[in-house]
Amino acid sequence: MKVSWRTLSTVLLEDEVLDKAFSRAKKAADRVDDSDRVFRVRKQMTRMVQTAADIIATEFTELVNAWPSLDQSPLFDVAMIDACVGCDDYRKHLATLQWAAKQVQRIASQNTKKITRTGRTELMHDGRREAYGRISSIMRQVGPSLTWLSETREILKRLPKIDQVLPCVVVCGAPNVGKSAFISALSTGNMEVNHYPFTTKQIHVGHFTHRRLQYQLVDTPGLLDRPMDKRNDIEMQAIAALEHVGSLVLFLVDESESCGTPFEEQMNLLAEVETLLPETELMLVSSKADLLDPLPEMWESVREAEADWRANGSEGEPHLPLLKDHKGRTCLSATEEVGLDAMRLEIVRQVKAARPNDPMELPEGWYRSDQ
Ligand SMILES: Nc1nc2c(ncn2[C@@H]2O[C@H](COP(=O)(O)OP(=O)(O)OP(=O)(O)O)[C@@H](O)[C@H]2O)c(=O)[nH]1
Ligand SMILES: [Mg+2]
Repeated sequence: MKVSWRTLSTVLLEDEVLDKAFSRAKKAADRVDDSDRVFRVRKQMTRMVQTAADIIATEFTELVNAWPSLDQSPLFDVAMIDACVGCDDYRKHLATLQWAAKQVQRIASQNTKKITRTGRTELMHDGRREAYGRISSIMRQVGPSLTWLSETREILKRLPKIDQVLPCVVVCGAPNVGKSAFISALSTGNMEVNHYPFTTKQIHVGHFTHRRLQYQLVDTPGLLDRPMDKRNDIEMQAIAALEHVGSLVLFLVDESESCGTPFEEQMNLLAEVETLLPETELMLVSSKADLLDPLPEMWESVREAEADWRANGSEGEPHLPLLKDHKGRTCLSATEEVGLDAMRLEIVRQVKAARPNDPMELPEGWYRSDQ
């Protein structure tokens, strides 16, 4: 099941649901035509009660069905929901709406009985009025759930969209090391910009395609960029959730320290990230290679090899030389675009190695019919 949090419809609040239900009910009553006064009132009152209940029950049932069931959601989504809004609350508020849908239908059936059993029109009006009162009281009880779901929708809508089936590279490192610039430089097409609810920073989700397989690159600002002892539970859960999506973790370090975090502190952070995501392959990459003085020895040769590869249509999977700094660390420059193509190919290789039985992988020479 593939759910997009972005396509969930607006959640109507308590008053809005009531307005909708009662105004539709009124219209339904207006359409009643019967020359016999008693018959006419009886039909009008039963229609009002039944229409109001139907509108509310449908509204709630459709909402409950449209919202993903946690049991069937990918682990990453569940972890994010838990981190952002709480799984228990999520279940509780949806269950409240389910309960309310049943209650209003029960009220409708009880009060339409009252209305049809009497021959006195004032008692029919009473039966309708009583039903409206009871429905309004149910609505008051679900009011907080509707508000909660409406706010939750806003939060979940802004979460980064990650396709569970496709490889995903989690990019982390201290603030300002160049994560967003790296993702942007490596991506083709538009980059999505999202937010995790617990950071004001922008999260970039980029993509590139290699041999028909799309690779996702996800930013983690505010998550894996400072010591973990300063984290709250929610952030820790969000970090744990990354283990479910990442095929590979790229840890960026800024040796120039122009990011503002001393190199040693960046390395301490790296050690922490390694213990937090023990299952995921990790690659250390040094950013902003253009700021190194002197430039890496291979700077020119890598730049030329990459230019040649691009000039030849970026075909195949050659071992373009990775740019190395003076300490032998893999490095690149996002702004000068040196070491990027080599890095892209290295990512492809590492992801392949990490996913030995890749379901998206087809034998050599085969093509997917959907592309
Ligand atoms: N010289 C140089 N500057 C770079 C490079 N990559 C990024 N920068 C600069 O470093 C600064 C931070 O880059 P960002 O990409 O925003 O870093 P970030 O890691 O996403 O930062 P946060 O999201 O705030 O954690 C910006 O001023 C970039 O222009 C690079 O390859 N070379
Ligand atoms: Mg950033």
